[in-house]
This record gives sequence, C-alpha cells and structure tokens, in this order.
Amino acid sequence: MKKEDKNNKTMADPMDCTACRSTGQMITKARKDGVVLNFDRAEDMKACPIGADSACCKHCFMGPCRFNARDPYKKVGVCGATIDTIMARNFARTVAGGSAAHTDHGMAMLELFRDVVNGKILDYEIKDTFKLESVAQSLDIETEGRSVKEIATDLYQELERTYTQVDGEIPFVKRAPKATLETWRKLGIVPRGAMREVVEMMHRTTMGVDQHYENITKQASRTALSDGWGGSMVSTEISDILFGTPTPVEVAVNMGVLKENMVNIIIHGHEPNLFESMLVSVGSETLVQASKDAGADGINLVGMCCSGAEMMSRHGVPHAGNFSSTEAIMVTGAVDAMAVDIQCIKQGLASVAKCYNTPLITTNTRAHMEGAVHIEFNEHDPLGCTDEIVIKAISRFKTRTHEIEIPSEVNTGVQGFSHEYIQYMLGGSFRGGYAPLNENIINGRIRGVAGVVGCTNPRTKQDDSHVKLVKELIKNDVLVLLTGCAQIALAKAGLSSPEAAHFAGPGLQEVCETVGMPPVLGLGSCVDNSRILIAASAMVAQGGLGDSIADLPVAGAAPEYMSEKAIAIGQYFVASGVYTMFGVTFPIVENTKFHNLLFNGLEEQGLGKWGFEKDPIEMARSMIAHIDKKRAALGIDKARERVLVDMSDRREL
Ligand code: NFS
Ligand code: SF4
Repeated sequence: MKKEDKNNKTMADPMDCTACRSTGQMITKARKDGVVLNFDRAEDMKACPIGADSACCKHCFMGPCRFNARDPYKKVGVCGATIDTIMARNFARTVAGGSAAHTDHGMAMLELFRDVVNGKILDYEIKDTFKLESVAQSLDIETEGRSVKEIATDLYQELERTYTQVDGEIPFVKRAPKATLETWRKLGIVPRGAMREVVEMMHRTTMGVDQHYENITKQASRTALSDGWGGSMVSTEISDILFGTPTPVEVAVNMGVLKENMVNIIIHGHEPNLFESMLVSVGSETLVQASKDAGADGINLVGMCCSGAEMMSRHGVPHAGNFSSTEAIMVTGAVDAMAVDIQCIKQGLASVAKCYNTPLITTNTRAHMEGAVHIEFNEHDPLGCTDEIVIKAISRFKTRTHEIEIPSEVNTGVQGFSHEYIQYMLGGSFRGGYAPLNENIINGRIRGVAGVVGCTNPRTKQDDSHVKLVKELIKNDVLVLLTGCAQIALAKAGLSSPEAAHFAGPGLQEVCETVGMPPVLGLGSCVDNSRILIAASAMVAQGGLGDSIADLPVAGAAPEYMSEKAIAIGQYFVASGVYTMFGVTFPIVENTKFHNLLFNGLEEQGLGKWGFEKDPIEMARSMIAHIDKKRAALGIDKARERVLVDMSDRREL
C-alpha cells in the first residue's frame, strides 16, 4: 500500500517497510514530524540496475565501462576486460572491503590486549583466564605452570601473525578440520596474513593485473578466510578473554527498553571497549546522582546493532534494535545521547539526531561524521570520553523539549550462547562436548544446523525474511544459530525464549525441552560468526558426520544483508564448505561463467557454494534440501522418518 505525502511523493505503508511494530510506529511518527528515515530514502533512491548486476567497472579512467546484463558477452571494456573479469573483480573488492573491516576491528582488539598485558593500559584487565588458557592450548602454547602474563604474551605474539605475517599460514587455521585444511592447501587458499591478503586482493583487481575470474575468486576465498579464521576469530577470542566469555542470560530487547523517566543512552557500533567503559561510567555514583539532580530516576544504557549484541550476550545489557531501527529510535524523542564508534553507522543519523536535539557522538579516530560531535575514545583514559557522553546526555534530559513516544514492545529471551557454553549445555559438565548434538543429528531428531546471520536492509521488509526463514527451518527440525542483526530480529519476534520450542518440529522440540534451550541460539555479533566456524569444526572432530565442514548437514543464510562485510562472511563460509544463501539482491549477471563458478563450481572444488533466493520459504526449502543431500551422503537419511511438509501439503493445510 502506498500513500501520497504532501509533496505528492508516494510513501510506502510503514508496515510494508518493517515487520517490527515499534519501528513501524516510529516511521509513522517521523512522517508526522516531517523527519526522513532510511526507509523513505530507499524509496527515493532507485537502485542503479547496472550496478545491481555488477555489470560495470570503474577501476580505471579509460572507463567507466558498462555492460548490458541481457547480453553480457556482446561487449568488453576499453581494456578488453570481459563481464566475468569485471564481476569477479567487483566481488573480490567487496570481499576485501568487508574483510578489512573485520580485520581492522580485530587488530584494534589485539592491540588493546597487548597493552593490557604489558601494563600500559590499566582500565581493562584479563577477565577470563580459563579462556586465555584454552585459546593458548589450541595454538600449542604451553600453559602448564606458567603465569597469566607469560601465556598472554606468547598468545599476543602468536596472534599478531594473523595480521602481519607475509608468508606461511595464519595460526587459527589449525582449528579447522584436517580435511578442510587439506582442501585449502591443495587449492592454494590458506591465508598468510590478513593484511597481505587484502593488499594483494586490491592489487590483483586493479586495471590490467589478474584477468581470470577463477584466479581472482581464489584470492577472494583466501582473503575471506583471513577474515573468518583470522580477523574475526581473533576479535571474538580476544574480546572473550578481556571481557568474559558469554553464558546464557535473559535480556530485554526492542524499543520498549527505553525509559521515559531516565536518561537514555544508546551505544551503537562494533568494538566492545567503548561499551565496556560506558558501563563503568553509568555505574558511577557521581553521574547517577547528577542524573537524579536533573530530575531523572537514573541512567538507562542500552545497545543497538553489533556492539549491542556483544554487550547483551556478555552482560545482559538491554538491546533496542537492529540496523534499520537506529534512526527510527531517535524519533521516540527519548534518546538523550547516541554514541557510535565504527561500522554500520548511517550518516543519516546526523540529521535525525538534529531534529530531536539528541547529541550524536562519534568516538573513534577512524570514524568522524559531519554534524556529529566528536569525543575521542582513548583506551588510556576511556572514562574521560564515556563520562563526558553521560554528562551530555544528562544535560539533554534536562532540556528535553520534544514530545516523548516510546513504543511499548519489550521481548525477553535468552542470549549469549558461546561455543563453550553450547558444549557445556549439551554435554553437561562431565561429558561436555558435541556428542549429544551429533547423536541427535545422526538419529534424526535434529535434521541439521543452520546459521542465519547478517543485517537488515531497507530495500526489503525489516525482519520479515529473518523470521519467516527461521520459523520454517525450526519447524523442519533444523537447529538455528544466529548472530548480528538477524539475532535481534528473532529476539523481537519472541523466538529466543525456551517457551518458543513449540515452534519447532517434534524432534528439535524434544531436544530443546530436554536441554531447556530455545530453538534458536544467539551467538553474538557479526565477528562472532567465527563461533559458528568453531562449532562446525567441533562437530566434525566429534565424529560420525564426515571429515570436513563440507560434509556436515549444515547451511547458512543472510536473507536481509546490506553490508560488504556480509559478502566477506558469505565467502568465508562458502570457502569453509558451507552452502550459503543470500536474499535481497546478488551482485551478479546470471548465466555467466562467474555466476556458474560461485553457484556450482566452488562446490565441485570441495568447497561450499552460493545460493540466492528472495523468498524466505523457498530459501528454507533449498537449505533443507541441501541438508538432506548431506544426510544422504553420510548415510544417515534413513534415520529420519519425518518428512518435509511440502508445498502441496501446505496448500491442503
Ligand atoms: Ni553485521 Fe554489525 Fe548489523 Fe549487518 Fe551491520 S550491525 S557487523 S553488518 S547491519 S549484521
Ligand atoms: Fe573499463 Fe577496463 Fe578500465 Fe574497467 S579497467 S574501467 S573495464 S577500461
């Protein structure tokens, strides 16, 4: 349904923009207030059809060159580049961009770790020595009879190679199943060091260098693996060591976590250190008193997007919403400050913040924004920044002039399933391990495992595909692991509570009820997708489900993605052996050689493959069909007498 606004522009019905009721309520209010949000901008900005197909190149200034997707082989670029070269180069640069983001984030965490270990930074400490030891042991670092400082120093030196090494293999590929690692070695795609891979990827895709789509894609896999098994994995592991490994915690999610009578502060971004220090600041007696002196009942700290997902998992901090809601939430008028660091921070936030007199504060030296206030966050004096943010928020509370309208929705569920906890939860403390999961997969109670991850995107109805896809998967006894904005979508839909087990098929439901877990397990932020890789490796190591990740009855999806980082994640899952499906759009011309490589050829090389499907139910069916194919190859298909409810059954129902 479309309506016309006063300028005769058509506006989509808010409930066609989002499945999230509170966001829909704020879209309506924004229009009344004359405030433009991401949803309206998406209507206003038609996607360029040539770019959407990745059928153009601007890598040099003899171009830009563009192609007709209906007849892609009719032309070549001025340099002679074919459509396959051009699409592969564009894709590879997207992978490099996404990998660079995770890698730079991971490097920042590792740098922080180094300075905590050598005593230069005093505001943080190693919180999880158990995890420190287990990560060190996984890299063959001696832990017996050694001090925390000695182990941590060695671990730092070892992990630094993830980024800076120019030759050899990054440390964490040791954690991959042997057969998976052997496939990578055979194909020549074991990453050397993340910086080297990203730089080489950028070099190879500049004009006149690598002009074979297969060779470009190989380097794209190597670059992506340096993210998944490198940049991202180091980020997760170091963040756990410094701030604690998540264990299940009950958390409130949705815009209703804002409190009218409190000073509301939102942290949105990706690096957990800003948020960790913010927790300290909002706990300060002086600042709490200052908020009360201003007439508030106290300070209310909530998260959004991925840093929110990490803090929710580690500390149970309430989460106000995912990517598409970050502008909409300011329309409540109740946000007294929003502080951001890096990644997924829309520049549109600045103008919305201005409309509601909300201080928007950038904190990271790498990410300033016109129209925002910059208060630099420095790990040597973190509270200097975070205290000042609280003070700004209190003074905004004191001078609130806007009408406040906070949507009432609050959903509680359980979050914080780290790989370590899943292992403990399934096996109990004595027989901790993946044996019960594997047994339940082999006996057919659980059909397989799916990772559903990634963003929301205003070009598709917010949360809608996430929820439909996941409901269909669990109904068919597929256990779902979630991260990032996908995790928040499902939390808002009420699927994260153990009571949601009734949405699952009979087999999965039985397992959930026995263990007392929800049918979907939230693992944290996007860098925490590395936890899924580790879980998959643990399933292989446990035995009975093949030798490599490619043998497992698993699949992955990002049905509402928007970020380059999602493509990097998709490519590292594919290179790790997983069938990975994306929705919304895919930057490729179909029926080309490059298309065939991504969607078939990589699987023939022993890796996983890409899939694309806009309809979430169809997406679920493809994932389930793939899981069943893997079950058949493992010879465990007979164990499952329950069949998939197919389309004709559905119609009868
Ligand atoms: Ni992932 Fe996090 Fe969300 Fe997408 Fe952005 S917040 S790193 S990229 S939008 S899931
Ligand atoms: Fe055109 Fe080739 Fe230059 Fe790309 S690299 S813009 S295809 S001439």
